[in-house]
Parts: sequence; structure tokens; C-alpha cells
Amino acid sequence: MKIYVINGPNLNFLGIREPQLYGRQTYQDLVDSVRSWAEEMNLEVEIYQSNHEGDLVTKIQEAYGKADGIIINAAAYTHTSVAVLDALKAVAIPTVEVHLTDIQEREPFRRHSYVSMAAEKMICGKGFEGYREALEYFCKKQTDRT
Ligand code: CA2
Repeated sequence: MKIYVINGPNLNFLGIREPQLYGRQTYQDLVDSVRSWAEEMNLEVEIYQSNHEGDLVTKIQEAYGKADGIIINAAAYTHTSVAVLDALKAVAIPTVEVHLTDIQEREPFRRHSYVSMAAEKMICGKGFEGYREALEYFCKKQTDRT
């Protein structure tokens, strides 16, 4: 099973700024954790980060015909991007939305998520662990299929 893990703007700054919100671990730590969890679960992962909306759309489109699942933290584009939503709907690949923080408990403008409209599941407020849970969700699907 191949899973695309797509991360949006500023997540490459993890561990550098705002540790009180996002923790002290870096984006590279996140990538390493996701790779090692995926290996344990026998999932193949392609991990991608971009600060550009159009690049995220292109990556989602690239998943068409290649990926069995998408894990996406669209970061700020979660709350603004109809383009990301349309791309997720267009490819129609099972999608899990992840957020490091609990977006329901932050500023009101973070409560609405366009991504949710195309996602089977949302995991938020669990830090890096949320990505592990998202991988587990697909791992379980894989087991149920066999
Ligand atoms: O909680 C999340 O994962 C978010 O997707 C993170 C986004 C935010 O816009 C969403 O509302 C919730 C922001 C990612 C920015 O990451 C930074 C990391 C370190 C320093 C500054 C920003």
C-alpha cells in the first residue's frame, strides 16, 4: 500500500519557531518518524512538503493512480484552499487529515477546514503521534483487505 504524506506551508519551520505550539522536534524529525512508523507497518510512503498552494495541488494530482491513501496536513491552506479541496475530490483517494494542534481550540478562523470536506477522518491535537494514527488507519484498511 502506498501512502502520500503531504505537508503544507511553514511546517518546514517545526522546531525552529513557536515550540510552545508545535514542539521542539524539527520537520526532519517528523519525516524520520513517519518513515520508521511506515516501515513497521509495511506501508510505502512518499513524504512531501511545500509552502506553495499550487505545488500541493500538483502533488495531490500526482497521487492519482499511484497512491492508495493520502495523509495531509495542509497547514494554513486547510482553512482557505478550495483548490486543495477540489484536488482531493478530483483524485478521490481515501484521505486522512492531520493537524499537530487542536484546530477547534485555537482562533475561530482555524475551526473551518476545507480539507475535511474530502477527508474520511481528521486527527488533530496529537502532535507527531497524529501521523502515526493516520498510518495505522491505512494499515488497518490494508489488513481488512487481505
Ligand atoms: O496544527 C497544525 O498542524 C496546523 O495545520 C499547523 C498550521 C496552522 O496554520 C493550522 O491552522 C494548524 C501552521 C503550521 C506552521 O508551522 C510552524 C511551525 C513552526 C513555527 C511556525 C509555524
